[in-house]
Amino acid sequence: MTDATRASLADRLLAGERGALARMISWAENAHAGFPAALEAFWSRVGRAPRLGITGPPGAGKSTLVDELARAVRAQERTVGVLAVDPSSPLTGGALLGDRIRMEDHTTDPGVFIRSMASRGSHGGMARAAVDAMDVMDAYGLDEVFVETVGVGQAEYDVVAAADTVLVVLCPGAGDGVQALKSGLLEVADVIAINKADLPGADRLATDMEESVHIRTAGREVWTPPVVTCSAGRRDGVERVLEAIASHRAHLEDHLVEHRRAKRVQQVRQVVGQRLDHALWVTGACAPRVEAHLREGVTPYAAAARLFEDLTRSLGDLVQEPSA
Ligand SMILES: Nc1nc2c(ncn2[C@@H]2O[C@H](COP(=O)(O)OP(=O)(O)OP(=O)(O)O)[C@@H](O)[C@H]2O)c(=O)[nH]1
Ligand SMILES: [Mg+2]
Repeated sequence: MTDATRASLADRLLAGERGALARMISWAENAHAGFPAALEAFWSRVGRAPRLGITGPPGAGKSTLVDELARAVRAQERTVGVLAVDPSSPLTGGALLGDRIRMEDHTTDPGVFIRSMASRGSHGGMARAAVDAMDVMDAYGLDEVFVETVGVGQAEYDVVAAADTVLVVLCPGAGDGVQALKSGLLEVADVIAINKADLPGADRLATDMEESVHIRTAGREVWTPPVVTCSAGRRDGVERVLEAIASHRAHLEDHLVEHRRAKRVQQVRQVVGQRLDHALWVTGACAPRVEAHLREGVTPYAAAARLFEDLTRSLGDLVQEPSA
């Protein structure tokens, strides 16, 4: 593909062409070689849409709530892009993407753009692909960007952590709060929604979560995630979730730029990590050297230490030995 064609896809995206939006997201998803140049072309239009990450255990009601939040955005005549990231692999036989997003009502509404992404299909990292896709939706001009993932692993956290505000959705039952604590969901939460408040145990779970949040944040100058209850399935209490999101956005207001820059540092870190991994290992540059060390009978740690020493020598001041 020529540079001219690349530029034109970015132009078409900026002109508001929906086909170009879908295609550019595919570029992001597949780590297309033309993506970095395209991003360059539309970078000045990135940064306008507030980004909301939604995560939580399987079946908590994330998609149902996303559907309701999208409805609320549309009621204000604002447009919204929804990215549903699915971690299911062919091995676990997870549900099909289409089954996981319940936005049937919105399919004919041009003000809602829905896209699913399978993590197994993304070359070189789910978080990278998702962040790139959010940048695309933002540049296209969608007023709000949502990204939903099942909170089951680090890769999914990396996806939502790139959003401005992270909404963690929990529901009573299935080991509820303890599970959330164990899986580190609270670490990433800016707002906690206890969904299925129509079911028994929701209030207790809300109290437990409030206590956990309090323990985490007491005496520290940090944001205290509000805990709100709702029944998205019954369209009940969704306004409380919206208010809590709005309060976090208001809190960010003054330092949104710094907040986002810190998240971009993480993005750069991931890109550098991948490039280093590629340069050191995929190209086969390091393996023979390490094999030679191992042949001498040294431990893997000693072999790693030698390699690290070589690397730090060539990287100079940038690299600091991790303190023992
Ligand atoms: N009782 C009750 N059920 C709800 C509520 N909200 C959603 N559900 C149901 O919970 C189930 C899971 O809802 P989803 O919105 O698909 O949950 P999810 O968290 O997106 O699920 P995954 O994407 O598969 O992890 C569905 O059967 C919903 O109808 C609610 O407020 N109360
Ligand atoms: Mg879902």
